[in-house]
Amino acid sequence: MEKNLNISLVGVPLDYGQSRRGVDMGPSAIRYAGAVARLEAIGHQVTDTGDIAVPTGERVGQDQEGLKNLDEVTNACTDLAERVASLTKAEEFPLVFGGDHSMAIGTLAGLSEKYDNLGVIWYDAHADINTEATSPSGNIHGMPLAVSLGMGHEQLVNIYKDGKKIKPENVVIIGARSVDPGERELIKELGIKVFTMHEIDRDGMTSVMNQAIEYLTAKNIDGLHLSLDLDGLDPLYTPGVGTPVPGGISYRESHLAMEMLQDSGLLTSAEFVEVNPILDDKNGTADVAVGLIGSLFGEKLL
Ligand code: B3U
Ligand code: MN
Ligand code: MN
Repeated sequence: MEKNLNISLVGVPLDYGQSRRGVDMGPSAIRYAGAVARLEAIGHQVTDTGDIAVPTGERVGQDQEGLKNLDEVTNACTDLAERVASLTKAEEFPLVFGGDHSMAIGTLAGLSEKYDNLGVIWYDAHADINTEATSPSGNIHGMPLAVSLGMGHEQLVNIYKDGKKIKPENVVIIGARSVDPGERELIKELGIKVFTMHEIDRDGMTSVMNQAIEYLTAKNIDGLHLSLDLDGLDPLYTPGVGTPVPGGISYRESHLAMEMLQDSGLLTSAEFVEVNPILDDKNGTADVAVGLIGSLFGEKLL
């Protein structure tokens, strides 16, 4: 990755993909924690393109066919896809702040306009590969990977353009420790590469990231997207998330992972999601997000 990228920020104040209010304030919290200044200090050009319009106020969303707030999530993801597609067309580096993880359906749909063989790193406690048939909750933030792979409700699968947006062999999940039975089956069926906490504990983050980068490089990817859910980290460091899962990736391991991604030179877009200021402690989770953004975009300790 170059040192002077043209980075365009997009905020997605979306909380319809899950059941706890507050994650819609994530983009503001990450901005308030100093994201723009941090990136500019590294030498990047940053344009904040503002937030996608998401209806606010008391929740009006309707459940449909086992999916919560299907139309609201569809609308936000459609708008986000269009924004992301226009940014890549303008040779801008899209950096998206969430918002709940259902928004990744929109990010990946937009990226599919430019990239035919996109690599995806999914940094998360969860696999987010449920469909409405396997989901224990009906929350769409547990489904974006399945939807982007072409599985699930057709209204979601056909957002922005019809069908799947990414390939299963180009996806690497890192940090998984809460995987539902239906997700486990789909992961095996599709042969998706997963580094659970077991591999991180056993081999260390250096080895895991080297393996992930080698694996994706061998797929001849034409771009690399990082989808980072702050609940991938241990809730000790990022308590401000809707579904914390103990036993997660450490602060140091996460910085190392970001630095290794920077060193790979492969990254072409990123999103940081699930920051929920209502559940947070003094905006600490947004502070961690901004620290990780620093490492990802080339901040050096010395
Ligand atoms: N797998 C569960 C829980 C979950 C997924 N993503 C988050 N939580 N953040 C589900 O509801 O799909
Ligand atoms: Mn997630
Ligand atoms: Mn998660």
